[in-house]
Formats: sequence, structure tokens, C-alpha cells
Amino acid sequence: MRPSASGARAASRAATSVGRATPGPVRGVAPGAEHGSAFAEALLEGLAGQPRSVPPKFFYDAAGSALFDRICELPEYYPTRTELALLAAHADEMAQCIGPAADIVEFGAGSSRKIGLLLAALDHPRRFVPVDISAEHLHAAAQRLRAEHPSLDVHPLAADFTRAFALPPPLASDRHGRAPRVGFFPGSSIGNFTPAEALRFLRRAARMLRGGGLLVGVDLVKDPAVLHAAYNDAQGVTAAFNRNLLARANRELGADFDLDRFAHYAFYEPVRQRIEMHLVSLGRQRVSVCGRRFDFAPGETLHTENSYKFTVEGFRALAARAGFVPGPVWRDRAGLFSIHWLDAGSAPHRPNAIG
Ligand code: AVJ
Repeated sequence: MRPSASGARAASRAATSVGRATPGPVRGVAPGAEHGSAFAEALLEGLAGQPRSVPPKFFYDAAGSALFDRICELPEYYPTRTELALLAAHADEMAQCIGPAADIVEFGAGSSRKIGLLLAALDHPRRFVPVDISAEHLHAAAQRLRAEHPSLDVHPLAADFTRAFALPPPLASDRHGRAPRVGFFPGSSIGNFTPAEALRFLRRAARMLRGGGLLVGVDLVKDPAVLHAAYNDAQGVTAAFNRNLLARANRELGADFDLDRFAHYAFYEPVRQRIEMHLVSLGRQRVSVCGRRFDFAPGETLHTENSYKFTVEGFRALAARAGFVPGPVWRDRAGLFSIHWLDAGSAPHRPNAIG
């Protein structure tokens, strides 16, 4: 089970053949294809930059995904359990917003528990399209859902949803003329985007989902001590998750990072309202990646993740700028986490809208 890895594994390469009718259960890129090269390219580019950085989507190889699943169970990491509780408590109201016969697109093939809670409440959902960069994750998630929901058309799509991608053709309307396209983006993975990227993503989603809407999980600003603890757990699982990026480079790219010489450093930056995660060099060292050498000065950082937090009003304003009509919001009593229904309005439908 992969609680809320949705979206985080947001994809590493452009969807080259997405939407093409390829044989087999997963459309789009082949399992494992180009994985190494996209990671190599991003890491080399990120190491050449100043400050050095790597996109967080590369955390999620098999080991990183397993570590993320452990993060979701940590006592300090409140988002997953809070969002699951909100879904369990309010799925019926969310299903009311979504309406019958929905064609659901999940950004990230994440937790089957989350989509399971939603599907159980929906009135005859017609199709489920999980979109993820990893064909392996998609396949496993699709098998489980097909077993649980025999009448649901499960149509996994391997694509990078951080970029433009093509959805499968819209479903033909049934005799009531309904098949609203609805997005599901749980886990607050939207927090990995910069504000400009989030706006671009939401604009594209609003176009794709015209006539339907988007159900999105959003982590909230709160006591920095609570945020700090969530990314600095006592067992060191988040530190291992962060360092796994280096371990992955060693495994896949023949790099020679010394994991013990990079410190996990995560903190809340209250001006930009984001958690920053870094790997800070403990001393002067030289690393080789794909035959290229990079020197780290003592204290030099490799910036591995931003995780933006929002106020409810701030997120609604962002969604409105992107072309959604913000609707109901569900949040827990402690104000830790929120789920938003964003209506995508009913302008003329553009099948397979790209961009
Ligand atoms: C999957 C991006 C929502 O930012 O909380 C968890 C990833 N990083 N602990 C988050 C993460 C460190 C997670 N998201």
C-alpha cells in the first residue's frame, strides 16, 4: 500500500507515447524506460546549478517509495492519517460534489486506500485513470482496484503530470448525458510545486477537467514546531528518505556519494511558508556522477525538496486565479490539513486538451 505517494512521484520525463493505443494494461512509456537517463540528466543539471538542487520526484524509486510509506505511518507525520480521516468522514459530501458516472483522473498512482474511500462513496463511477510516471506502480495499483471494483474501467496512464499530457478520449455520455471528468490529487503533493508551477498545473487541470472539477488535498500552515517535527522524525525515516536520493544515484548511475557525509537538514521557512529539505555536505569532498566530478565545500547544500503549506483562503485564491470556482473545503478540527472541491465550470469541452 502506498499512502499518498500520489503526485509526489510526479514523473520524470515527457510522455512520449501517451494516449497511443499500446497493448498491455498500462498506456504510455514502458516500465523502467528512460528512468536512469532522466534522473542522470536532472542530477547532473542540478549539481551544476547554484545552489545545487534536484527535483523531489526522483525520491521515489522502489526503496524511496517504501521509505515514504513508512513516513506516512510515523507519529510525527500527520498529513496522511489526517487526510484519510477527512476522506472517511466526508466522502459522501465529496461524492455529492462530484456527482454520478464520474470519469476520475488521479494525479499520481498513490494510495489505494484514499481512492478506495472515494470510490466507495461515488454513484456509479465509470472510469478511473491513474496517471503516474512509474508504470510498475500503476500496474500494481490497477490490479488491486480492478479486483475491488469489477465494474470500473481502470485505465492507467504512464505520464509526467508535472508537464502537459494527453488524457484518453472522453467517455461517450450515457443516456443521461453525464460523464464529468474529475481530478483527484491527494497528499498535498501540490506543495512540491513552486507557486508559479502550482498555478500552471492548476490552469492546465482546469482546462482538462472542464465540466467537472478537482478534489485536492492541501497541507495547511501551522505551528512551525509541528511542521518541523513532521520532517525531522525521531526514528530518522525522513533522513533516510532524503539520503536515499544519493543511494539511488550510487545504485543507478554509479555515483560515489558517501551517505554518511551528507546531513539531512529540513526546516520550515515561514516567509515562503514552505518546508525545505537539504542534504548538507559534512566537509570538503569530491563526488563523481556519470564520470563527472563535483566538489562540495563544507556546509554546501544539495536542495532536495520544497513542501509548500497554504492557508485555506490562500489556496482558494490560487485556484480561482487558475480558472476554478472554489467550492466546499473539509478540514480537521485542529486545522492541520484540508481537502478542497474546485469546480471546473462548464465552458466548452476540449477533448484531450494539451497544455
Ligand atoms: C508527498 C510531497 C506531500 O511534502 O510532505 C514527506 C513528501 N517529504 N516527508 C511532503 C515528504 C518528506 C510529502 N509529499
